[in-house]
Amino acid sequence: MNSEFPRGFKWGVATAAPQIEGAASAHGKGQSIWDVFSRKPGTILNNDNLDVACDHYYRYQDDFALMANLGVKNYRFSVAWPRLYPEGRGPLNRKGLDFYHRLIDGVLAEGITPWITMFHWDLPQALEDVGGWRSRDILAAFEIYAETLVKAYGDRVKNWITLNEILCFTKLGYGEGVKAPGARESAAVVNQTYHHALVCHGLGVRAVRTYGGAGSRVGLTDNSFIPVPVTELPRDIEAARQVFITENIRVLDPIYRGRYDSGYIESADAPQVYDDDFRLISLRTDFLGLNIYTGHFVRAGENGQPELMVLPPSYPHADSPWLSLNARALYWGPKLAADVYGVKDICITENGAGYNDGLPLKQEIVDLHRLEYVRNCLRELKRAIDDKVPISAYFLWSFLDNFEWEDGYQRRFGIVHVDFDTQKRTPKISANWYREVMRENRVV
Ligand code: GBH
Repeated sequence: MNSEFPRGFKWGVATAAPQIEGAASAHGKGQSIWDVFSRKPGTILNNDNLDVACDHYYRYQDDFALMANLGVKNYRFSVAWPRLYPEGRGPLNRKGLDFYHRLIDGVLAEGITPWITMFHWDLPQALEDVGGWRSRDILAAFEIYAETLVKAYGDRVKNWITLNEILCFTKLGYGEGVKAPGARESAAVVNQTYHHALVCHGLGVRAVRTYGGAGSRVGLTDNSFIPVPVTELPRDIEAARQVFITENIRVLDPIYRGRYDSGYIESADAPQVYDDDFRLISLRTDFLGLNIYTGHFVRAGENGQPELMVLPPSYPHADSPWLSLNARALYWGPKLAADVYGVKDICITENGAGYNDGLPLKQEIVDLHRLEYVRNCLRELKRAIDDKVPISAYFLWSFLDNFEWEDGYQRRFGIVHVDFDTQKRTPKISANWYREVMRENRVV
């Protein structure tokens, strides 16, 4: 296999504000739902919180120098809504706005292209107090926030991602209570949060189109469910395709076809939808962002019906128990998205592996498990590109070990190790390998 990626393929790393910045109440920042949620004893492993995290708020210049040293050319990060609007809406906090001016300039000064995620889960607590994603009022607040971002930073930032993983922050945050705000609402309420998020995505797209200027691009980042056919024979591939549709229809149909499927919209738990909602939700985007960590094996079972396979107990996974090692997801995710929805440009906005590799072994962090898994993922991604699947970018999650939500700081996804006592950064073996991948534009 020719391992050379297409010319101009965009390599990068990704992070999110609440996971790395710290400075949780600096310079007028308001509390986010994660600041509050993490204070409830027992919600986060080891009762970790976001107060300091990687202290990136104060160390961003050094971090960007290190990033440049690794040869990173694209950086995906998010803006903390409660830094700009401490109450979610109302007065703008100038110091919060200025922080990202400096941050963006710092990224650009190192020759790195910024990609901004508008919302990566840190909703201002003040908005949660008036209903959060349950309430349609969030639309007006998000619209102002998104427009502020594009107006302020759009001269230098051309790549925009509206929301990160709608299913996670709605279903897991409002339904299952495992993510902030830790609510357990009925299916109908969860569906409503989900619908509001989709409309906000549309408002984000409109903000970029209206204020973004020439060359601006915008898309959603989704964590689509990725079925992987057990054999790559037509029967199993067809089964995988059917599962892709059933599992992802609720996000991707609204975005690409401007509708909910009839079974859903006619059900008792259907969200309330207003006339113009789907016009916004289905505004044309420039790319689809996919966060892909794992896949789910599917085969054609009896009568050809798709059968989702249960993994045997000893099937290998990363230390994150949900992250079973299934590199072929990097082939089938983009492939099915392109085949089923005709997506013309796919960016892998996250891929990586979570391990508890805290301790340096002989001064070096020997994360060969991460290196080897990501390497396998990249080979599958390349196979998709060879099969004409339109993939233009790849972001490794994550640049630094960071606050891994309910798993706290123990679960590490970084290619750069962070000692959370001293804040010392040490590139792992995977970072040095990824540097060569980016430099050579091929899997090395
Ligand atoms: C991404 O989410 C996030 O965007 C990022 O912030 C995060 O740090 C990174 O990945 C690594 O986790 O119900 O037991 O099967 C990943 C999202 C992880 C969400 C697994 C759903 C399912 C757990 N997902 N999780 S389970």
